[in-house]
Amino acid sequence: MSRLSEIQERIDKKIANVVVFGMGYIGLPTALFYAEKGLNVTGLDTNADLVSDLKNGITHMEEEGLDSLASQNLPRIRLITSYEEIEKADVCVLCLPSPIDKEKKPVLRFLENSIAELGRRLKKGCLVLIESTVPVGTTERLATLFAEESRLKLGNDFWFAHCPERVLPGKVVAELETNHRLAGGVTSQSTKLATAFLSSVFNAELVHPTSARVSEAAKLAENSYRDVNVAFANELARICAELGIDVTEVIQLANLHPRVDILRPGIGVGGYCLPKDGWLLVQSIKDGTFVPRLITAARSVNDEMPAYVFSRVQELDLEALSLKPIVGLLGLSFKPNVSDTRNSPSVQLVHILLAAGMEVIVFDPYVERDYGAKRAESLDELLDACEVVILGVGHDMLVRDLVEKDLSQKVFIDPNNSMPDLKNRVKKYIGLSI
Ligand code: SAJ
Repeated sequence: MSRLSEIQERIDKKIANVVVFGMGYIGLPTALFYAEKGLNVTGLDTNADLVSDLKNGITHMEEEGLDSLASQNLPRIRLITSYEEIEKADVCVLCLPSPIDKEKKPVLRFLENSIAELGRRLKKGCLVLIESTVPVGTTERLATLFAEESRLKLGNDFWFAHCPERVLPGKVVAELETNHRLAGGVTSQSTKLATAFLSSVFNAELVHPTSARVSEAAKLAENSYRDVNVAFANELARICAELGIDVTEVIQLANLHPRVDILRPGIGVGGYCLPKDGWLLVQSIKDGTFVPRLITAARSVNDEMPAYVFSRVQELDLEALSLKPIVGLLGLSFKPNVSDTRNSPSVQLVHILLAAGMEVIVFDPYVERDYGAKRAESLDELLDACEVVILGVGHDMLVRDLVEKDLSQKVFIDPNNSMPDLKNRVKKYIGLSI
């Protein structure tokens, strides 16, 4: 029996040995989901402390439904830290970081190092799925690297595909099962095998065969599209500020049009993905003749938002308003109801306020860190300490508690329009445009 037929049969019978590389935001839920579907799953992460915690049932991730998925399925997963133990792998799923560096260039060493290690150890061929978001053409280059290291032949002994994740941080577990999936093979046989594997655990109607380059581009297009559209809303807010009109009302009325759906302006765009994926898309044609402008301009518009919110604070003359010279910032994560602070615009605003010599006190029920500011232990402690309050992130639990507070003596800055009803209940309400 050929290795292709062997892997195909093992996938069909659900006895394939699946190794998930990277027990992080995507890898851990993915491994748990595969285990729940009855697959033989190994989870590999080179972070020994992380693996040890996972072996003790500690996930370090706050995602709805993850705890119960973990308590039922972590015991079913073989957790390892070394590549020595993966020689029996039939399917390798790489959920490794693909960040950008300070010059906005893609950092692919995590994937390259892992593929090189895999190539050195896997004497029998396998199906390799790259779930990371990567510049277009990366999966093909990783397949070539694997062939060089393993001396195996693509299409004969091993198969490669790009199968990106689209789960929304904060809804990972729910979306794992319901999101459409792409099976982007570097060869047609790779596409077929990847499609067969994904269809063995997901609803086959949600699995879409394509090429690796199209899959890589589609994933980058999703997030770049969203980033550009948020930038449009943010630029519209800056225009409305100049005009002295409420951008929220403008958007609300514009969106009445049947084919208009302007997104929400705010303090900026954070998270692990949107801040980097536009750069990865543009970097995909770095040697090309065409130089994209819109996507990179949108990145600049969104990156400027924390400084713009700061300028709204600066317009306040704390002395004239005889206000305490301390600013309270509520919410530090990158979006509501998550604890993730990666690329958080609210954290960027803390740094800007401190750099301007202002005294800052912060409170976020999801985030322990203080980022160099004074950290309040409670919402009340922050409200007692200051009269200028910025709601950087409108966590549901913060909004719910604030509604009950007497904010009549507060200057309330609400860049995300989280609490417009406070307009008549505070000393001064400052939105994003009015
Ligand atoms: N944001 C706005 N205004 C909006 C929408 C978002 O300011 O109208 C801000 C958020 O506050 C946040 C940032 O943008 O700071 C990103 O938020 P998000 O919810 O759009 O994105 P993520 O990073 O949590 O998840 C995105 C999702 N991609 C799309 O919605 C196209 C998710 O589906 C992806 O799986 C994820 O990126 C990823 O991992 O790629």
